[in-house]
Amino acid sequence: MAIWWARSSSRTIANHIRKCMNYKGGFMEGAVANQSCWSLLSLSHRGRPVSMPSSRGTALCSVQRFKSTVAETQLDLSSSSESDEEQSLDFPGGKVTYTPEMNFISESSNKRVPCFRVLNDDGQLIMDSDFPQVSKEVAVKMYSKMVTLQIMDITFYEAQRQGRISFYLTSAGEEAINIASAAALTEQDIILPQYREPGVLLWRGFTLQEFANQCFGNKADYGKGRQMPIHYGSKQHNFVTISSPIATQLPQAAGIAYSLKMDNKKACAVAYIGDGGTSEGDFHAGLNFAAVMEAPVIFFCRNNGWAISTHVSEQFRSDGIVVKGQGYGIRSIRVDGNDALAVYAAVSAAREMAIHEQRPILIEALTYRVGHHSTSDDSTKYRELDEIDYWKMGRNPVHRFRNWVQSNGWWTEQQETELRNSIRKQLLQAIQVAEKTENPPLTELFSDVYDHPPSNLQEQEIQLRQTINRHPNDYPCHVSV
Ligand SMILES: Cc1ncc(C[n+]2csc(CCOP(=O)(O)OP(=O)(O)O)c2C)c(N)n1
Ligand SMILES: [Mg+2]
Repeated sequence: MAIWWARSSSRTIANHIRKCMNYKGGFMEGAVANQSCWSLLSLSHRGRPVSMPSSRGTALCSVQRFKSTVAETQLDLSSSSESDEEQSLDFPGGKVTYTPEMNFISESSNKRVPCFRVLNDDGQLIMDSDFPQVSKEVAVKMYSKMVTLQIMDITFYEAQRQGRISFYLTSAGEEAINIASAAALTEQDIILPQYREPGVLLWRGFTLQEFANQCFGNKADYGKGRQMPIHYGSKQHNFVTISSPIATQLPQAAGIAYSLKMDNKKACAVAYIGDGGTSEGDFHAGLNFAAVMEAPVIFFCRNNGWAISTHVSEQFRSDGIVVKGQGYGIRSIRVDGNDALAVYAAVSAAREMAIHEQRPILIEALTYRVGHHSTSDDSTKYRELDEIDYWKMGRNPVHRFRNWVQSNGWWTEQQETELRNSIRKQLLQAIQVAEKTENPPLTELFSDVYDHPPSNLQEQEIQLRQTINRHPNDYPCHVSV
């Protein structure tokens, strides 16, 4: 879990609460700079004060929150005529017209929501495409990072097969989503990944050595070897540490985004999630919170067709994920996740709206998980090889982007060969160094959660040491006890 984030973020929120508390008769006077955008509403229940622990014990006070800019008006019938007005119900949240017709809203529309793209399958620009200019420098960096991600996946996957690391999970087929979404953001935007987005971290400058250290769980790993491989995190790069329980990052993203809003930051939170993750309760809690709190967060759903062996047709009956946004009052778009320019354009626009209009945005990117779910899976047991080949060859996001970059005269065959050779060498070197680096000492297994480990943890540590001493051959000799 992202301990560093939880600590610094809760401190920010606590500071805000403290700033706003003026301890006079329960309700607090706003003591923040932009007081006009605060209302005296509690976070837990409108208009009612909530109990907050304070240094003087539990005090009755109110927590202020930003006033909604749209909630009271969004359902109003702005264009309704006098007679319509008479036929409407003045309901909390806005007026609702009456109708004598008993119409059930259809479970689906006749047409599926179209998918925004800029490049065709051959990497040629589609006429009248709506996309921001991408400079040669950015385009070449994007392509180079996509290739780096590909080679990193191949190399670590091989290392797992050789028994050098315990687990791995590739992003094959989703390189454009990884790199193009990262390119459209700034370093100040806080990333809350699911797990198939290491390219975002790569884009931000996490080195191949840092990736290798985490996968090998050595002393240089920021998580001190306590997480499975691929659970990266970086405070420096505003990348919240990956946690295995799916979708937990979504309500956290709503909270982080709200914190950015309170701090008046020109940044947003970006939470990635898979199609399978949208079935978790946290997905719905996260979206609803973000909508109601008008939090600047982008929910980026990678719909790659599969959640391990569960096909999307068994996951939901809606037209994918994009339509779920409206149910929560969130602006949404469906984009071709294998088109780097379309992803870049959609995320750039989403970021702009999220920050300047202070609202959440939902993006559904259609793509395909070309690899197995992870090294613990064999996807040929539940899907056709033809299907995999179609996406791997016919709809490959890296080939497609390369065609566009090359058609601009920005990339040559020679650059391609040099880049691939150089990345391969760097990776082999990083793996060798990571493998030779000492593992974290055993004490680290029990550190960093509590200031003073509770008695049950202390007992566990003693028991573990005794067990290792009794069975030294069953434990790695290079871990210092
Ligand atoms: C709360 C929770 N339930 C189940 C799992 C087991 N699990 C790990 S990955 C996964 C599939 C997720 O699929 P999806 O969200 O589509 O992401 P993808 O792997 O396709 O990128 C499941 C069910 C988990 N880690 N956490
Ligand atoms: Mg999936």
